Amino acid sequence: MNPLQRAAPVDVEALIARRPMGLSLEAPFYTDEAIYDLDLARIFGRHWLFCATEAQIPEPGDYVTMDVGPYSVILVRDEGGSIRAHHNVCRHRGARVLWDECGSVANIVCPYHQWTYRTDGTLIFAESQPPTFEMEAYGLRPVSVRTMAGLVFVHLGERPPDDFAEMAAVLESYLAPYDLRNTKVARQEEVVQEGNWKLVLENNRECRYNEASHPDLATSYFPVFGYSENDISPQLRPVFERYLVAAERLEAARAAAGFPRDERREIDTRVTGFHISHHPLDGEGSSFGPHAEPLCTRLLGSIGQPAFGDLSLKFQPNAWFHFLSDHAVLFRMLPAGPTRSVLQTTWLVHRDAVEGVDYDPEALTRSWRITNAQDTALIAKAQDGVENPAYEPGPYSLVEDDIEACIRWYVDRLTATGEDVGAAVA
Ligand code: 3BY
Ligand code: FES
Repeated sequence: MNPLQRAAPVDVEALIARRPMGLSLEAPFYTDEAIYDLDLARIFGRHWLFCATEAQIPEPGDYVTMDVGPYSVILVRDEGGSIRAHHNVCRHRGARVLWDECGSVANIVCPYHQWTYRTDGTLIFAESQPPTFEMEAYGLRPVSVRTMAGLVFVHLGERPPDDFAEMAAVLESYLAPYDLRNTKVARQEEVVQEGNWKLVLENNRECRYNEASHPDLATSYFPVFGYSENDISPQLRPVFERYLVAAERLEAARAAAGFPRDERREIDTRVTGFHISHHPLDGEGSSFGPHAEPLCTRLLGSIGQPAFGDLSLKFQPNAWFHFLSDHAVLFRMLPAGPTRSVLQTTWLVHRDAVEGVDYDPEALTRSWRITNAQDTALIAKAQDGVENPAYEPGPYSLVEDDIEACIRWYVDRLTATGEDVGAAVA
């Protein structure tokens, strides 16, 4: 980081107040420790965060851990089959309890002095405590948890925003046909991004699957993706016509399947912001194969035909998803420091799909593994640039309006007060 920036403490309120619409943020938003702490408290501490899918913890005792800055959460299926979330902090003397990213346990045992908790969080063993010791007062601290169509979200604070159910009611009808509860993890990868979490988010919210940046993924998308009719040059006109035909065909398939039709773009109009849209794919129109061909022969849920485009869901502040007829790709992004983030990518296929028969994991994951590596390099370049003292905020383009919406949401939520605030633990 630029030492000059570290020397002078930033005036966060002033930076927020003078943020002009349509420009990227000033450098301290991407570099400064104090703003990072504020982001943890007010964004990650006050909003629903995507954590995992139910398919990752199918059996009682299965768990995943998720680190969010200094927080760590255990997401576990309890003995009764319910999904629970606990703070990963022992109630004895505070040691972190579970260290692996995922696993399976009969009980949750602290490695320090073996305090033992049931998967539902209740304490069942604490050595050498006096007879007056109240076991029931020392269960693992609970974390709020909600599920939506097999996707699991947690909230680190005391007062989660109450619009989750409303969002779930909208999104369940889009997601239900994919039957995510009946999927399994085909592959998962974690990539460290050397960039502030907002640069990772901005990079994702570019709606153009740009051929220069992402040639491998771009073959699945129409090169006019994200353009409106007015942006279409005469050279692009034939492609645009082809896109319109594919869009109409997808529309008909959706209608026949009783699928909801409308795009819902509620990124900056809700506390729990989201954007769901369904796009036709180029080539065979099915999936992320080199010609948009299917990558798994076993289709998801009740999706009856391979050519069913890309149902794209973007979720504030930390996730985005692509649902195809044959698999789903889930992205979970978490901050790990002012200039570092961790992106986890999970590929889901039908629970009964057989590796090596119905899908080849290398082929299934190829385009997004490559795209993630390209994004990692782009994000590191962006971080490098915003740390240069010569950096000044620059204008978003006409096709970058999703980024502006996203950043507007961020600035609004940073300053939010009142009932919907969703107060954090810290
Ligand atoms: O997932 C996305 O929507 C974006 C576009 C290209 C790469 N990426 C992170
Ligand atoms: Fe966990 Fe002592 S800190 S048992």
